[in-house]
Amino acid sequence: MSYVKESYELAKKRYAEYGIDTDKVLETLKNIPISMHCWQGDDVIGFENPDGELTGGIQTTGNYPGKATTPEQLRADIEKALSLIPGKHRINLHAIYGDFEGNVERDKIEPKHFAKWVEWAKKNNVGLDFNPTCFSHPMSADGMTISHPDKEVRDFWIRHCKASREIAAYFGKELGTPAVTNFWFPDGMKDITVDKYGPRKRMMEGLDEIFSVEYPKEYTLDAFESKVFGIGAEAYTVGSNEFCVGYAVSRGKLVCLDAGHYHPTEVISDKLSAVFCYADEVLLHVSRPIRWDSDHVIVLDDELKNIAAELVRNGFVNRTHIGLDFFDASINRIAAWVIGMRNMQKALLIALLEPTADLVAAEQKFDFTTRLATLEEIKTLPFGAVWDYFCEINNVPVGGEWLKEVRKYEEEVLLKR
Ligand code: RNT
Ligand code: ZN
Repeated sequence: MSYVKESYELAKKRYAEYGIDTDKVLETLKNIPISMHCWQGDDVIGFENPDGELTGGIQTTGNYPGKATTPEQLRADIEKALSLIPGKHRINLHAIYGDFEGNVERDKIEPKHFAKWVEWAKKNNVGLDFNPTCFSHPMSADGMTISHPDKEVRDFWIRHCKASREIAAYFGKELGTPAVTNFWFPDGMKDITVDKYGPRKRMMEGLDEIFSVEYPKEYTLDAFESKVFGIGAEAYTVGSNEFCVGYAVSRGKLVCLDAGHYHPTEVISDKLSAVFCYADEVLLHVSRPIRWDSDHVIVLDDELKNIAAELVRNGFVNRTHIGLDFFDASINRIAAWVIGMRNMQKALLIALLEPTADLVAAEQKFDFTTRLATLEEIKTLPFGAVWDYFCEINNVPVGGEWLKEVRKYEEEVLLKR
């Protein structure tokens, strides 16, 4: 489309008035990887057990046809999605997504079960991240895993987490980029909990046991994800915000902030500048909660723009591992990925196009009039023209054209499954 370039040239002049070099911005944006979560592709079921049921207080709703039920299908779907997203990215795997070929217990998973993913990642030039799966399993049926009062249960999950770190380290070693291993435990209680300290102490001890094995930072990094409540664990969550931030900071690990894991008026964009005072690196689970931790596909809303703005304004981009976490089973799952990934990039682009230094200068002079006037004026600058050009030069469809590709794939592949 010839007018994409033309529109870009005009937009470029407009941004230059604010001292922004759009060519440089596009180069920066191209090099910000986003970790795309594999679990949007199959409603968080995995390949351990074809009749697997999602538990742990999280839920997918919807029954859109064509979900991936084998690792081959999932990899093909991910490839399709990646072909419609500009830039070079990462894939975030959960432990239930191995090529198991038979029954493999969670505490017996090994790097060999993920060798095909590594081979695939090399071929597709993507990094891999990882997560132990501490839910959807008979050993998590009581709603407790490594905080369970029974040592046998705790030890099982400790073994699973250790095995998961070994797999993550294998990813990092093979692919030359550290795999972030994210630890999220659904542990909690439905109703008024009398002993809240005991489970937290047990979780802390379990984690220390897991981390008694050390891996080089070039291979794997560990992150902790807190939560305020889950379905069936409304009253008490062992891995609360204070627990996880405290654990991560005291052990030199990463803090994971999931956009859906706080009280309804709390936003993670406001937390970044606080957490970065104490943590070296952060993992994000960018998600969209509607009334609860509903994990809707992320849209280009104010909070998404605010998250990106905080990362860019404060120079946090290089210390942040941006991952997505949503699972909508009511729409085409590949479209869900593409919409979410492209939106994350659009939000970053808007942030990169901001004349931050001028805004900060006004703010430091307490000139709030200039600050507000500028913030409002830049909202209507032609960022869309810059985005379209970014897609074009990175050889992915411009505008809504990508949906045609998804529809074609749906007809030829998904609906035949
Ligand atoms: C659950 C957490 C967690 C999961 C994934 C599947 O509330 O957000 O990150 O969504 O591990
Ligand atoms: Zn999450």
